[in-house]
Amino acid sequence: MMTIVIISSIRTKTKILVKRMEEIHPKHIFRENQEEYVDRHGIKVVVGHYVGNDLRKVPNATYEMINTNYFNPNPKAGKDGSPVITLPKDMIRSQQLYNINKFNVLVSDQIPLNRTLPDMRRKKCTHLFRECKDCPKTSIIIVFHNEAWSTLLRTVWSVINRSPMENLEEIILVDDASQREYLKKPLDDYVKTLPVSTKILRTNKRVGLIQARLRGAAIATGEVLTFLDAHCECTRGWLEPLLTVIRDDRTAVVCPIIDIINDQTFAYIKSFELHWGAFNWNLQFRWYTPGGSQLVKRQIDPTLPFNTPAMAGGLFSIDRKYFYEMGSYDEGMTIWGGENLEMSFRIWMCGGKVQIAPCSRVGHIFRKASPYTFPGGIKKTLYANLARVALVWMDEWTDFYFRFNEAPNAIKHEQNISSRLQLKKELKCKSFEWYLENVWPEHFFPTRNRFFGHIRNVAVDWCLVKPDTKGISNQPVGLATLEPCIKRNVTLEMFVMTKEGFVMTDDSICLDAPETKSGPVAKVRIMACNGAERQRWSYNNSTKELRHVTNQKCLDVSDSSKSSEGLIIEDCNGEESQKWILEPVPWN
Ligand code: LR7
Ligand code: MN
Repeated sequence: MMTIVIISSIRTKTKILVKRMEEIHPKHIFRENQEEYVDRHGIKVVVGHYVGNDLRKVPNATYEMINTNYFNPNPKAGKDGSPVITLPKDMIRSQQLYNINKFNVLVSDQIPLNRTLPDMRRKKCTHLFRECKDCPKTSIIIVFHNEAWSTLLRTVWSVINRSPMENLEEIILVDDASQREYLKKPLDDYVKTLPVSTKILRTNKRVGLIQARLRGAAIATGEVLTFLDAHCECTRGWLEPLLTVIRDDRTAVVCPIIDIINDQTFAYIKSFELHWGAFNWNLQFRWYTPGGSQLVKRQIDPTLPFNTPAMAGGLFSIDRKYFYEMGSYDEGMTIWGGENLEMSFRIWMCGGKVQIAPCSRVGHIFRKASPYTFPGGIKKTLYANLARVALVWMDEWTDFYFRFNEAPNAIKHEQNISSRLQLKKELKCKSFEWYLENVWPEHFFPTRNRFFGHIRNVAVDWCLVKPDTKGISNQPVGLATLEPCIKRNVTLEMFVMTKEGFVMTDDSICLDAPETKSGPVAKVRIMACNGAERQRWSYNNSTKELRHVTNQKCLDVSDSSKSSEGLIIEDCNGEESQKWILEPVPWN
């Protein structure tokens, strides 16, 4: 049986909850007033007094509840965003604690709440945003469920320390039914001491981040709403560029560049600037490199806000009235996921824009897994949310999504989306086709005027497949290879061929060959689409050749192409190994 031990420390008289998997000998840690009961979840709870002076020394305990008493910062730890190395003696403990939040809370607890961070901006940004003249005031809304004390309050302090006071209306914390004791009265008491008006709202049952944000927004009084996750750190000058964009255009929804706070060391790491946000065939949010013309524009002035097809979801500012005019959030969405795409589609298609202001930089702890439960399961939460996105916003692409995503497909009929469709009509929103063509022209979704289906080789009768190895930005990359054509794992062998000659597939990867004309065997790879000439091909319907445009060589099967050796380009010779059948597959 799992035991939760509540210990009240003699020294501070504050309560600490310790959750453990195995029994601890009460005599190790308790002195008097020990009391035991089984709570409503069937968990045995022991309450007593802690006699040691460092909770971290409780033998074998994995504990969930760490309060201000435990939070024990070292003034130098994590200074200027530097990494904190876990000492060998703390290794086991830090691993035990990792699962509670899916980050190294032991490290976080050593770092002061007001640690310094490097100024991440370009020089020009510093000059551009010395002040924010006539900028609106913003409410900061932070929702959380069982967040660690130190990460939550470091988020809050980074806002207080690095925002111009004249632009800060208030901070609103929305506690989404956290169970941890320190997030109740201790947090209430703590925020009263903060130098900025800070309100705490509590949902009485778990409603999820979308509805929690709506509750926060409902009491906000700032002209602008700025949302943050509960484990962020804002850097110097983060707010001014966001507010400037909205001051100049109230229909813009604007995000900072999201830097990385390492989940193990809490090092502040600059993220790649030349990315924008979009999504793959499974409606998973992804960062991709935008196409050529976009890149050129950005390189000319890297301080200018730029458009992005989608936002990550957690960190953005929006004019408060505009937020409501545009239908705030879909209240039918629960717990986690999908709301970022829903908002991105809606804002773009109904007349607004989604942008990233590159002079604004905020760090976020990226986790490899989610630390909390999804009540009702992932089907009733994430997949239902995504089904709603597809049903309301994707028009002719709705069926495409459901065809390749079984779990959301199975529950799509349970969704009542009539009020969202009504909203779409009232706002006179444009189509998903318009969105793909105008906001994200480099997209890799099938369309009416591009090929979508299998690419089958005549000689070996196998199909081109997506590589199963991943590159740095988690995109599949590798040699172009063939596999027996199966229709089962279907997206694995689905390709799009555009009018411009790009042979692309899910996650923005393209068929790519070197431009050199001579030399030994030129291998063909599948890698991130970049709009370059070396990724252009032309298909001849009568000869069935797939020619590489720059050197006019033909896509061919190498002798060992069924092995990992992959495909090559060769002088065109009319042989069967250079003949390809483009087999269309219906997608809607
Ligand atoms: O039931 C819940 N109730 C909550 O209050 C579940 C979560 N939450 C809180 C949670 O404590 C946190 O403060 O909601 C916030 C976001 O949850 P995370 O941190 O688990 O989300 P994430 O960072 O993994 O995921 C991203 O996608 C989410 C989809 O719903 C949200 O939009 C998150 O805000 C978003 N985070 C970011 O955009 C940060 C950058 C990540 C990237 C890329
Ligand atoms: Mn997050």
